[in-house]
Amino acid sequence: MPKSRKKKDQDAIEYLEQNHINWFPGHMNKALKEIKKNLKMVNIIIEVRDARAPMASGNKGSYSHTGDKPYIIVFNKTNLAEPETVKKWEKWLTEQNESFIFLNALDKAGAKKLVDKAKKVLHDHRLKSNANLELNKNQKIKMMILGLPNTGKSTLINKLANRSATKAAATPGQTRNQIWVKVGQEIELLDTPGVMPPRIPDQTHGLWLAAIHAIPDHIVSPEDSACFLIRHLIKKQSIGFKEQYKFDTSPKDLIEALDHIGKVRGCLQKGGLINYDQVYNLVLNDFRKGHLGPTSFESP
Ligand SMILES: Nc1nc2c(ncn2[C@@H]2O[C@H](COP(=O)(O)OP(=O)(O)OP(=O)(O)O)[C@@H](O)[C@H]2O)c(=O)[nH]1
Ligand SMILES: [Mg+2]
Repeated sequence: MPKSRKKKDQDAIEYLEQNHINWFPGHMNKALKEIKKNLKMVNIIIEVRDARAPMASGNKGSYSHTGDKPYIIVFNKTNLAEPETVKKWEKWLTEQNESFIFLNALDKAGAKKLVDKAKKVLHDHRLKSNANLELNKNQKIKMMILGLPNTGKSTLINKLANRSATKAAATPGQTRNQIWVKVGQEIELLDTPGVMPPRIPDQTHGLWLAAIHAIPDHIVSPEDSACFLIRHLIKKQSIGFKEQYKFDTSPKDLIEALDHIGKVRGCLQKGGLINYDQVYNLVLNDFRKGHLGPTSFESP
């Protein structure tokens, strides 16, 4: 057994503690400064997170300077999360008095729900601050869209604008500069580069974020993220995982799963040996495309 696989068969988290996961390149620091500078130009903040990891994909700490601006948390990619876990989060967040919405930015109707929510939150905010409601009735909705990389900020903006106004793609760190996008006469959206927390305190969260691809594969290797993910799917007895790779019975451990996937999907090298690097990339790609069924990493 190769040394690295032996290591994976120990506790992956313990191993990663020594190789702390962090990703805060210069462009994120610059993005944070620009976010701060442009705050006065918007009247509502939208923080986009990933519904599969509602807390770990948050970054409220970095946005604390938003003060008392109306603030909505969008939990995106709900189509990739476990429906029953989403329900639990909805209940819990409601109890916390949080302004939030779960949606799927690839779905127009879902994206539009955000506009209604923003109107309501703005209205409530004006009521609370005793603002002149008549004067504010025709005020534009200027939203600043923030969040971790790859959570779907640009996709959500494009869906609302009904055009490809800002570049969206499946790799984290696509958006490098802020860009204003107009939606009709009433709404203006400010797309911002994805920003990670300067430090990820919990390494398990780092691995979740790597699996959902908020952190790129050159920071957490595909081997580390894939092995962690497979362990998670085995523990959850994921039906989607079993079906995708044609397991007759649930694999009992990581090694059995890796060998089986390698054989079934033809990830082989010379001499018929399994090419594990191919297996890691295959599983990560399948997961990120939603081919392994709905998966949640955390519950309230
Ligand atoms: N399944 C699914 N995929 C989504 C959803 N929203 C966005 N995506 C995909 O997620 C990937 C990242 O989307 P982007 O909109 O570029 O993400 P971003 O937050 O702007 O990323 P950065 O600019 O890197 O910060 C793209 O491949 C999108 O197609 C969603 O609700 N469901
Ligand atoms: Mg973007």
